[in-house]
Amino acid sequence: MTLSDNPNRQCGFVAVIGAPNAGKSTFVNQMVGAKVSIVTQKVQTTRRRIRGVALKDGAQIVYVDTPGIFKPRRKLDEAMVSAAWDGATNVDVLLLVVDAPSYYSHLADDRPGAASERAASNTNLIIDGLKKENRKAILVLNKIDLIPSQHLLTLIEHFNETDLFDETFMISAEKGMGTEDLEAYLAARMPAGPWMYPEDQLSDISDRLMAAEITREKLFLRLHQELPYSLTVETESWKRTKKKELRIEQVIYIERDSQKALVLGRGGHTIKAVGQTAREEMETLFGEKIHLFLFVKVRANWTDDPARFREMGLQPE
Ligand SMILES: Nc1nc2c(ncn2[C@@H]2O[C@H](COP(=O)(O)OP(=O)(O)O)[C@@H](O)[C@H]2O)c(=O)[nH]1
Ligand SMILES: [Mg+2]
Repeated sequence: MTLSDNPNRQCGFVAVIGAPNAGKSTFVNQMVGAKVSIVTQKVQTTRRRIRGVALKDGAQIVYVDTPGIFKPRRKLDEAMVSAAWDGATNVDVLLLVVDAPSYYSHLADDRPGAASERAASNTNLIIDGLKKENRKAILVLNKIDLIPSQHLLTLIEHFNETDLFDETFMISAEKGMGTEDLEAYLAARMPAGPWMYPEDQLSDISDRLMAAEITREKLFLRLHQELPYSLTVETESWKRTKKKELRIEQVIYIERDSQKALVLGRGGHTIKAVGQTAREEMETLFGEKIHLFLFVKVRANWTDDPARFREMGLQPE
């Protein structure tokens, strides 16, 4: 009998869906105990499905982080949203993560901000989608570090009326509050069966892709309001130098020449800072010295070109 045939083992999938910015990726990283999915304060940071693997009480829990679900406007939006819904199929548990403070301000505030309104309407869009498919889910009210508990009660009452949720958990994914109870609950719900991934594997994305995601995160964090929506990063070369050190070349794709100045920054300041922080994070992640080279190239109209989505992992399997 091999290790993975151990009859006491359990393994299953937990899909994590929600509006953009609800904290899905933060949650998955918290559960895995390592950063497998990039996180920023911007909506639409996660563009593809990413699996994060965690072990709890003999159960291997495979979390499926998904792009946010929202009302799509462009083809890239549509591809991301359908990747999110695809991620929610064939799983053992479906978690709906809700940004509790912003949903509360939509419910109760006289003048909720535009971002809260958008987040709440996207959450409602998902609830309608689940109802249509007759699916049950677990409600995860997130960011409870930012909301008084009596507001949480209002939210729970509101969501209970949907009749959609088997269970409700209140957590702060960022602070790790309430996550242990949820983890224990999920572990208990995983079906008996062999583990799908080796014990030390934390995610299903390759090092090359992870390296590209790290650089994209640093760009997202750096380019505030002026961030080109279409910006993408690809790892084009991954080689060893003569001294056996890792040399990574990446291309930052933008859609218009005019965006180049933005990404480079004055005197190349922005791209230099991005390169440095990205390199440092890669060195920690991969545990070795890295030489990182970033290039900026224009690739026109790719956000409307479905052929490109495959490269981003956005093609249905
Ligand atoms: N205060 C607080 N912020 C959070 C929490 N969880 C996520 N965030 C923040 O919310 C933003 C969106 O998080 P992210 O995980 O990228 O959301 P996603 O789009 O649903 O994957 C980031 O700025 C996070 O730092 C939380 O529990 N508390
Ligand atoms: Mg995300």
